[in-house]
Parts: sequence; C-alpha cells; structure tokens
Amino acid sequence: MGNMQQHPQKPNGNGAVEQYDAIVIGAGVSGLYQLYKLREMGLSVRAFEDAGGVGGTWYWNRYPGCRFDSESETYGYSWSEELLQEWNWKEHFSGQPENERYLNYVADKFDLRRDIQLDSRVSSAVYDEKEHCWEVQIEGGQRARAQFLVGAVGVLSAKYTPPFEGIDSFKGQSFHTSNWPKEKVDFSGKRVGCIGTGATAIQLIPIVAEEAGHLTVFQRTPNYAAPCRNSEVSPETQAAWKARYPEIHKKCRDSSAGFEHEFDPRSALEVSEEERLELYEKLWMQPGFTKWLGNFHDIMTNREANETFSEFVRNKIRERVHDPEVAEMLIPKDHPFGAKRIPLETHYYEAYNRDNVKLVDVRKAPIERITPKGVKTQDAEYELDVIIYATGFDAVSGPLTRIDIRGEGGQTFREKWANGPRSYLGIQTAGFPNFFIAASTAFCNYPVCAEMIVEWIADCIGHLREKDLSSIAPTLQAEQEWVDHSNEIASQTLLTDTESWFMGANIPGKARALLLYANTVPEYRKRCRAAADGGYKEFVLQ
Ligand code: NA7
Repeated sequence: MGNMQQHPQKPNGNGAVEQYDAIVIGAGVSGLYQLYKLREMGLSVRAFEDAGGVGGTWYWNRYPGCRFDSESETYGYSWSEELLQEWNWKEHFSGQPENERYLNYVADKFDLRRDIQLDSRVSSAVYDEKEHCWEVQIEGGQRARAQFLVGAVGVLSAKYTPPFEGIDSFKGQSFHTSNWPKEKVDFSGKRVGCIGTGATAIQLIPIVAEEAGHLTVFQRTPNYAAPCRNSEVSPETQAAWKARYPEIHKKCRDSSAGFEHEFDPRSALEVSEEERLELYEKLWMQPGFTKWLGNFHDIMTNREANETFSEFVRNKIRERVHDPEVAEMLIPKDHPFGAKRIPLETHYYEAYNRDNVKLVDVRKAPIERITPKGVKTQDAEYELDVIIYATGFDAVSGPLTRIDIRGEGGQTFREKWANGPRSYLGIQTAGFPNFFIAASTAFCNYPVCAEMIVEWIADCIGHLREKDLSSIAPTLQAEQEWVDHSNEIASQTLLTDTESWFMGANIPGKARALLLYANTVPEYRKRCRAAADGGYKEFVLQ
C-alpha cells in the first residue's frame, strides 16, 4: 500500500495534553469522511484509530470471502466527483482487499494520514463542564482535549466471542473473523471448525470448505441466505456508472434502505400465486438484496405475506442441498425472512454437498466447552486443528459502551444506554454535550446514511462556531420523543419479535431493544434536516 504521507507517531504518554478543535474516534468509512469535512472547515482535528491502518470494518475483517453485500457503485463515497471518476471497482460486490485499498486511496488522495494516529485505542472520554470540552485518554497514557468529540466507531466493530469454558486451552490455531491475521491462513489438509452461521460465516464457509481437509460447521440458528451473484465489472459498466453517479446516488438517497432497489408497492397477498412466484423467481435470479428490498413491501410487515416468500426460500434450500436431513437443518423455521440480516452467499448451500463438510446442530446439543483438542458439545467431541469464531459483534452500542465515556455530572454513557440506545436522531445523547455519534444506525446501506450524518455533524459544529456557542446537546424531552418514535416505527415491522443482533439478542445479558432506526432513508433525512433547519430547537445550546 502506497503510504504517501506519514501518520503521526504515538507519543510515549508522558507529554503535555494535546489540544485540538475536534477529536474523531475511528478511521473507517465515517471517521475518514468526518476528518475530511471538519478539516475543510478549518478545524484542527485528530483522529485516533485502534487499528494499525485505516479502513475500520475493511481493515479488521480479512477473513476469506469477506465482501460488500452492497453493490460496489452504491458503497463508494458520493462526495467527491473526482474520486468517483478515478476509482474503478473490479467486482460488483467488492472484496475486502479491494475495499481496504479503496479507503487507503482516499486517505492518500485527501491527505488524511497526517491527522490520523494509528494503534491508538481511546480508553476514556470525560466531559469538562467548565471548559465545555472533552478530554480523551489513549491506552498507554496519552491525553488530548477538544471541544468536539465524534465517535466514528462503527456499528459492527466490537467483536463478540462467546465465553466458552476452556477457550484458552485449545492447542490449535483460533481466529475471530473480525480480527483475522494479515497473512494468509493455510487450511490445507487441516481439520477446521467454524462456530456460527451468520452473514460472516456464510461468506467464509464455501471458501474454507474448498481449502480445508475437513470442515465442521457448528450451527445454532440457520439463516435465510440469498444468492449474491457477484461478477466482474466490465469496462462498459464502469463507464456507465461514471456517467450516471449523481443519478445512482440520488436513487439510493431516495430509496427506503439506501440501495438502488425499491420495494414493490403491491402486497404479496393481492396478486395471484402465479404472479407472486414469477416475481420471486425473477428476484432470485438478480444480484444483491433485490430479494429482500425489491420484494413486495409487506413481506417486512405482514407475517402471512412474508410466509409466501419464506417458504419460497426454504424450497430453494431444499433444491440445492442433496441430503434432505441436512437441508432441513439449514432451513430457518423460527423467524420470518428479512427479520434478521439476510446474508448474501456464493455456493454456500453447495458446500454442504461436499464429503469434507459436516453440519452440527448446536441448538440440539450445545457447545459445552473448548478442549485442548477441539470443541466438546453435549453429545460429542470434535477434534480440530483450527477454530474459527464467526460469532459476531456487540452491535451498535457495543463499540461506544466499551469506551468509558462520561458526560455532565459524571454520568456514564454505559449506564445511560444500559437499557438500549437513548439518543436524538441517533447522533447525540442528552447530558453529553458536543459528543456526536457518526455511525449510521439507520436501516440503510451503510455509507448512504453515514455520509448524511457526517455532514449533519459538520453543519452543526459550523453553526456553533458561527454563533460563537460553546456546546450543544439534545434536551431529555427530544431524546425521549425520539426513543418513543423509533419504538413506534419498529413495532410496525417484523424485526422486533426475532432474536437477532438488530435487537441486541445475540449478546447474553444485553437489553432487548431495536438498535437500528427502522424508518426509511428519506424520512430519516427529513427529520435530521428539520432539526437543523429549525434552528436546533430540540437542543440545549450554550
Ligand atoms: P452474526 O450474524 O451475529 O452471527 C453470529 C453467529 O454466531 C450466529 O450464527 C450465532 O448463532 C453464532 N453464535 C453466537 N454465539 C454462539 C454460541 N454461544 N454457540 C453457538 N453459536 C453461537 O455475526 P456475523 O459476523 O455473521 O454478521 C454480523 C453482521 O456483519 C452481519 O449481519 C452483516 O451486517 C455484517 P445464533 O444465530 O445467535 O443462534
């Protein structure tokens, strides 16, 4: 990777407290853009990044098969026409190495590195009420202060490993998918175990199955995976994207979930079965999330409508998996299609037709412990050379609650969010002035809402500076209204009665609350814009 500029060195921690106008935590998709925006406005900014490089999700998740589930042309930043014209996506659903290269290219092109300190994990952030500023502590002792603090820490960045007994006793190699080594892991001839069958595992399993001597998949809950249908981007398509980027981005911003797909306004129940199946077959053949977000609108809100498509997908699984018993194990029966994140797959179900792949049901016989030799379930011990933990993340709130953030009166962010997210617009939380969350918590193609939020934060900071104000935080009332409104929107969907990371249900002991804002992208943008255009009336300005 061509590091044209140098990153600042991490000091030894005994120096003076550094002073900036703004501190950004994280140098992933949101953090890089936030740094760029604030610097363009003339602020002195320092970004602190835990990783040894930029890219966030696309730095950490190096596991084989990791790629966008969004169409590449909708995932790249929309804010620089020059960048859009310069960058060529190689695949329709671009893979991790390319995505990491892209974000490094952005860091170089916009000269961002000189303000990003790597290998620097923020351990705490404390608000100084007298000075209206934040003091941030980096692991190792370094301290820095700034009026504005932006948490661009991502929504799926706090990795979760189940606290299996004996986990450290395993004599082989083990990896969490989101902390994957930079060097290629050699699976050849090895007995590999994969714990988990979420979106991550579903990308990884077919590739590891081909390389490994033997692969055992430990599945607790099957998912509805749909074909990704990835392919290379032809020069003609590349040119066509470049000619119509403004149109592509407008379409994404105006769509329900930030993609070029849009729900069919008809109900699944108002058409004949023949018409219904015709649409389902058509969607199935198309790439990406069309099967989810281009489907009849009520598959996300009406159980009966949903069941028609859920059953369609179940039949697709039955067709693809040769052993009927294995097929039944892979078929979700406890939740409707789309109520959990739909994983996109390439030859996932076919992996189970291989002689070297075994599917183990750990709902029936749960994992009891990890032993020096492998995985011990209630009814068997599986000897392994490698264990892959594809066990997900403490989503949305996790990356923030893992930092010791203290606001007015010493209140902690961790306690404030103990029963679920409490924010206004997902961006600010009462009692934590000048602290902004620059992560998209909408039900949305990530960069589409993230860009909007980053711009909202930049405008808000611009407003404060222009009016010579020292701080901003939402009122408790505005926050409560937002929480109520978010819950009301969520209650109209099928998301809330399904156990998923959307609901915090994947983490034992975590409060059940929908972690994402389930309204459409245009509605979300409208509300964000109204708050700013209305003169920040829902906020306390000092
Ligand atoms: P997910 O979707 O949270 O999947 C984690 C998987 O790990 C899932 O199959 C879990 O089963 C399984 N898991 C977790 N704990 C255990 C225990 N104790 N025993 C057995 N199995 C377990 O994470 P991913 O990384 O795949 O995807 C996260 C998001 O990243 C994805 O939605 C995309 O947006 C990108 P469970 O379903 O809980 O029964």
